[in-house]
Amino acid sequence: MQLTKEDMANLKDVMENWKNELLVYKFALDQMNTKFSIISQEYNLIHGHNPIEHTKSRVKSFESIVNKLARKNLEVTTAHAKEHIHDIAGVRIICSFLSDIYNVVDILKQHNDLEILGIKDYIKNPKENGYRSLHLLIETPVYLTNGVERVKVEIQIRTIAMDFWASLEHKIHYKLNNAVPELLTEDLKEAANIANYLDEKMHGINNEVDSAKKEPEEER
Ligand code: 0O2
Repeated sequence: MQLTKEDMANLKDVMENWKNELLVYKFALDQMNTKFSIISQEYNLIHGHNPIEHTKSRVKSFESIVNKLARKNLEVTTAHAKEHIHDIAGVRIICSFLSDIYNVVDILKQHNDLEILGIKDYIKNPKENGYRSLHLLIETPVYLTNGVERVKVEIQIRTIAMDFWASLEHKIHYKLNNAVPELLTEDLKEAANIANYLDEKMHGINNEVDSAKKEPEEER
């Protein structure tokens, strides 16, 4: 289903009605951002380093939701969006090291308020184009004036190098309207391999630093 500009204009009314419906996703993100800030600060206090370099969060734009529903051949309704679009609320966690990614996942698994609905590990199983990241789909309760609503949030956890690659790849697809020439696709795959090499190298160096720190002074 391809949406025209006219379709989008007609959907503006629908959008007005959606504003309140989408507010709950912002509340879910507020909660998740607080959660990640607490994890960051406390982990730093205990372990002396911060597993989270920085975070970004966003509620998916109305236009992107409509386009994603169209790609899935679904009629534009809030019910369809809530059921079929899993990343209306999205958080991106950027870590320095590969091990930090799995540490963050382990921490989240212990948070009983969250239900983990699914994990996609594109680090162990990168996508064909070279995309690497770990995606967690979780559900979090949001307490409202008149009850509680369970809200889905997609959490993407990646290293700085993975994020650098994904941002550029996303920009290239946007700029070239998804018609990426074969040569660029190959270049991007090569860049993904280099980013992976950098991640593994930095992970190794960090492990060596940790071991050196643990050795007693006289053995150094
Ligand atoms: P945007 O603009 O970032 O919001 P699903 O959400 O499960 O119905 P899908 O594609 O199976 O659809 O989910 P998946 O694989 O978990 O990917 C969802 C999001 O991951 C994408 O959202 C992107 O943010 C990111 N992503 C996945 N694959 C790639 C990739 O090859 N390159 C880049 N740069 N990002 C990727 P959206 O809605 O597609 O885009």
